[in-house]
Order: sequence, then structure tokens, then C-alpha cells
Amino acid sequence: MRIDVLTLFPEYLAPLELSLIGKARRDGLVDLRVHQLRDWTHDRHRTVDDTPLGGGAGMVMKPEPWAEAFAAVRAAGRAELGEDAEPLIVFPNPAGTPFRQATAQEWSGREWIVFACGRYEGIDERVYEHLADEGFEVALASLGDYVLNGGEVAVLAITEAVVRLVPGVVGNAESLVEESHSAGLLEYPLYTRPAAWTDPSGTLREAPAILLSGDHARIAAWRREQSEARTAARRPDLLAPPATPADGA
Ligand code: 6GU
Repeated sequence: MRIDVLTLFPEYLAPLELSLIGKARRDGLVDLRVHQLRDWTHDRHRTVDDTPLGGGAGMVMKPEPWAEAFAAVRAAGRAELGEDAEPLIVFPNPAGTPFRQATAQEWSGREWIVFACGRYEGIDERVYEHLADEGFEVALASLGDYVLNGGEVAVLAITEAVVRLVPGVVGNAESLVEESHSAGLLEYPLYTRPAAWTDPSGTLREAPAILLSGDHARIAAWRREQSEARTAARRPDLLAPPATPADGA
């Protein structure tokens, strides 16, 4: 998988050199390139923003550096992946579609993703129109209902969620099947040795006896119940059937 990131803060993406993702890159499973958007400016101050037309607070990202950057990154990617290769362009944006485990699953099968990190109040709307006209596939993805200062932190999160699903990146494929969200439920509680533990206040805390029973069918049923109870308590929205227009939503 190839990933390009366009950003004003390339250093923000440094954590992608660590741990599992770093190993995947060194193993050649992921080719990740981080680009400085200002490299596609031409003025002395390397300007990427200007005041909003029509007035208002803050600054808006100018269209020209983005258009040049996308053209250059597309050409460079195609030179390596083949002239028919087409990236998915992802704009992290709090006004985007919620990014979920199902999204991660889908994107982990992509050959090429380009992340475009906005800063300031946002990007000139004509950039999106231009990309659609050029035939690019574009997605706006949100991490949740809160506002970050820019797309970089979202790219860290999305990249980790996507790349760990790329075959070969996580050693134990079973650990991917069992985990929270992949079955639409939260993960059951986990225990390890010692089975009987005295905590620092002197309280004896024993792991559930069923986990020591060796009865794998009953253990699986217990875990399922725990997952359902946890999901009902913490995330009832995951259990409710999705609202349909007929519900009057
Ligand atoms: Cl993807 N970007 C920004 N700037 N803020 C966010 C977000 C993304 N998701 C939640 N808040």
C-alpha cells in the first residue's frame, strides 16, 4: 500500500516511524511519503493561506498549492505504481463522514491513499470541485464530534487503524478478528496471571473462575454476554438498529 500525506507540519507525522507502522514500512508493506505543502508555493513567503472572501474570522487555505501538490503527487505515484493507478484522496475534516472500523477495513484494501491535511478555517471549496472534475475519488473523514487544530492527528489515527489491517502487518490474524468493534460489539474483559491477586490495598481480587475451567464453549458464551452487557452500558447506539428516514429522523 502507498500512502502520501500533504501537510504544513511534516514533523507531526514522525510517530509513523515507530512500532508496528514503522516496522511495516521497513518491511516494505507500506510505502509512506510525507510532503510539505509549501513546496508547491512560489512566493518568497511560501504563502498557503489568505483571508476569507466575504469576510469572517481566521484564514482559508489557497487553492493553487493544493492543485499543484495533487498533480505532482499523482504523477509521482503513477510513475511507481503504474500509469492507471488512482489514489483515494482523504481530507480529514470534522464535517466529514464518521471514520469507523468498517472504513478502516475498506481502506486497508486500497492500493493508494493520499491524505490532505487542512489547517486554519479550511480549504477553498474550489479545490474539491477541481479534484472531482479531474476524476479523483475524494472522501471527507471525521474522527468524532470535536474539533482538532488540523488533520495531522486524524491522519495518525486513521493510518494506524488502516495499516494494521493490511495483511502481514499484525502477526496474529486472530487478534484482529476478536477485537473491539470488528464484531460490532465492545471487547469483553481480559485477565492474566496471577488468577488470585491481592491489590495494594490488601483486597483479594480473583479472576472469574470460568476462565480457569477449560470449558471453551462456556468461556466463549460468557465472553459474548460480557461484550453485550458492556456495549449496552457504554455504547447503546451500537446495539440500536440504524435510524431510517421512515423513523422521521
Ligand atoms: Cl478528521 N479533523 C479535524 N480538524 N478535527 C477533527 C477531526 C478531523 N475529527 C474530529 N475532529
